[in-house]
Amino acid sequence: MATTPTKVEFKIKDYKADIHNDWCPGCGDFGILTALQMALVKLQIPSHRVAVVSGIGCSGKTPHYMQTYAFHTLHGRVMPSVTGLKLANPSLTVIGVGGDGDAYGIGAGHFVNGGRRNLDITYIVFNNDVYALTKGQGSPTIAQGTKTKSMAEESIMQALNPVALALVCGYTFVARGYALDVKTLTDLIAQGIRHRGSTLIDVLQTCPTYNDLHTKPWYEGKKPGQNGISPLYRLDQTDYDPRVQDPANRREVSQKKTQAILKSEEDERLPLGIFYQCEIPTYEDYLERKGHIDRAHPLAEREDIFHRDVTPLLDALT
Ligand SMILES: Cc1ncc(C[n+]2csc(CCOP(=O)(O)OP(=O)(O)O)c2C)c(N)n1
Ligand code: SF4
Ligand SMILES: [Mg+2]
Repeated sequence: MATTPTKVEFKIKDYKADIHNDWCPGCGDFGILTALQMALVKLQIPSHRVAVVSGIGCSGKTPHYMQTYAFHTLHGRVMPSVTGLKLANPSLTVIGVGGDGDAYGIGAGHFVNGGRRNLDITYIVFNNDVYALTKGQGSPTIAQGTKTKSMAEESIMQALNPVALALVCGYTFVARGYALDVKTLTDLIAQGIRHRGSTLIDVLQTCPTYNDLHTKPWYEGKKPGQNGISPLYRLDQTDYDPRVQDPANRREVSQKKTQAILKSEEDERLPLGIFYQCEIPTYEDYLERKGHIDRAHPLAEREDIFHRDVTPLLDALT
């Protein structure tokens, strides 16, 4: 008698690696890790169809804690690795993760050109204003005139605005999340993964060890002078509309980018959610049209890649 196959349902445990986590207690990274795993549950993507790539930093340890394909690359090199992976196997869900220093400091050039390509990837940046792994020096996102307990002096440089940077680079889904609101962040990451094109989600992340300015009580509005009012609010609870209806309409695209930049410049209160979204062809689409990639026979599955004799190439180098 034929039996009806039972539907496989992926649970959060299917995305969790059985490995000791050495982030500090209370670190916001835990919230982002859980939200990423929950987003994969929400989308029901099998773990063997996901690859997570990180740079160097506390945030760089994220792929170790994921039960997916994973690659811990060099400092600032998330984008080149993500690009190679996606082009070798376009049907994989490819997710880049890393710190604000990694993405907007040492990796800034790659971040810029990653946006220009509009690969169908998701990049989640753990933004804690500091180079946490190397003991808390100010990162490119630390506000001018501010100083955390780990910095010797106030920063005299202007802070970089990740949302504005991503917009001018060409990312087609640009959002900001908050690490300690796991439910909302889960939804945001799921929407980012679903988006067909390059997604940047800059996540405000608490680092209780080195950043005593942007703490959990500060984000909750519980510090003296905040009168219990959180600086955070959600764009999807306002009449803000981030979506471009007609990508061919340059005027609409400019108008939507301009409103997103203006929103991202608000500093009295911090908007969370999607700032900008536009569906246009991806880098893979263009390469496919040119015949350079074949989604049905991706490079990663070609037999000759695994059984290629590279001896002549090595001999040529000696
Ligand atoms: C080429 C290179 N330069 C410098 C370092 C030292 N280094 C390791 S992590 C790091 C900064 C990490 O900060 P961030 O990217 O914000 O990640 P976080 O630790 O805050 O998560 C630096 C400068 C390195 N590993 N490689
Ligand atoms: S140093 Fe900061 S970012 Fe790193 S694990 Fe500890 S709390 Fe998290
Ligand atoms: Mg950092």
